[in-house]
Amino acid sequence: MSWGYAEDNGPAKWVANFPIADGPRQSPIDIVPGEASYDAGLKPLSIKYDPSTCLDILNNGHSFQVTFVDDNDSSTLTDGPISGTYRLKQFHFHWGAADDRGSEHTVAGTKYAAELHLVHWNTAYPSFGEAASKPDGLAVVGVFLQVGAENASLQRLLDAFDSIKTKGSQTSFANFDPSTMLPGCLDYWTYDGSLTTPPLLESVTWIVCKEPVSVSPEQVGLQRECSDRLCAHRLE
Ligand code: B30
Ligand code: ZN
Repeated sequence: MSWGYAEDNGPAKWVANFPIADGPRQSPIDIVPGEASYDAGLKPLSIKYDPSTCLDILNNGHSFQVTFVDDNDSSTLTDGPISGTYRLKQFHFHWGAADDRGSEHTVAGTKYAAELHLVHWNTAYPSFGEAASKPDGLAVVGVFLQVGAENASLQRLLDAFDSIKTKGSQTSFANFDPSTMLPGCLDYWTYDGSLTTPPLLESVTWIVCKEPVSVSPEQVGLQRECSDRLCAHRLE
């Protein structure tokens, strides 16, 4: 049986096939702002995304994912807590069965309706695959989505759902600028963690934006409907 989010194959069962699930730097975590220490040495994030590197959108069976050309430095993340250059590989979302849950990280116990993950790999390594197992191999920028006003930059994504109804299906998704999905303020919390799904590798520098972005009830509902039909990627 493959991993998922149901009772019999959900997070509590992952350790059977992925012993690292009990490791020292597993994600996600509850971020307690009062317990975070302020580091004056941390730089602001530098994000440079080129919309022409956006390639396609695919249903990978547990989420939908937008993939980017990553054979050059057109779309990169630098500075912030990382050193060197990290290239954008893909972004995807996690959402829940209702508006009051869905994010993977929580803030002092508060769950958001969804969470966007922008996944980057360290070009000190030859490829995403090689970087994914190194302690400084990946950097994921997390953005919380809270239910409120409609989010214009998400609409094109949601419109593409109709074309990726079955697991493994994909369609081209050109000229999308993921920086339009970021909050106005890029202040962040950071910690050393892991992939939040199997293989749960402890290779991620997490950069979680403090400021959430909004998503309308209809928009998050559509995302949920997609997961019900096709992917079953829900956090209870
Ligand atoms: S996350 O940002 O920590 N949620 C992967 C990347 C980012 C995160 C979690 C996992 C990852 O690369 N997983 C292995 C590759 N996957 C494809 C994928 O990108 O999503 C292969 C697979 O399982 O079949 Cu899922
Ligand atoms: Zn993720």
